[in-house]
Amino acid sequence: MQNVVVYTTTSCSFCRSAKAWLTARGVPYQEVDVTGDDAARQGLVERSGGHRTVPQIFVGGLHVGGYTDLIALDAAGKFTPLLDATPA
Ligand SMILES: N[C@@H](CCC(=O)N[C@@H](CS)C(=O)NCC(=O)O)C(=O)O
Repeated sequence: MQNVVVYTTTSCSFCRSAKAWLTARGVPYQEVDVTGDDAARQGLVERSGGHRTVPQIFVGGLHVGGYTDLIALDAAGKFTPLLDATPA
């Protein structure tokens, strides 16, 4: 299973939704809380290709996007294959 990383802030409802969604599906994830950390937030903007909202979700180092992107990816049947891909 690929490593899942979720960048969050504490007062973010979409972050809570993303974490709950992953937990409900038994997908372990690493949370990186960037609350109040301007440097970490800027690093996240760069790593995500300019996205300024949280959460930002990465699977095996690949940028998936936010919560709605995660749901759309799963609805398209592409989340599980990504998760199950052999780590590089
Ligand atoms: N469609 C996005 C919406 C994300 C979003 O609006 N996140 C809010 C927090 S819940 C945000 O980042 N607001 C700007 C900020 O906190 O700086 C998703 O599903 O992740």
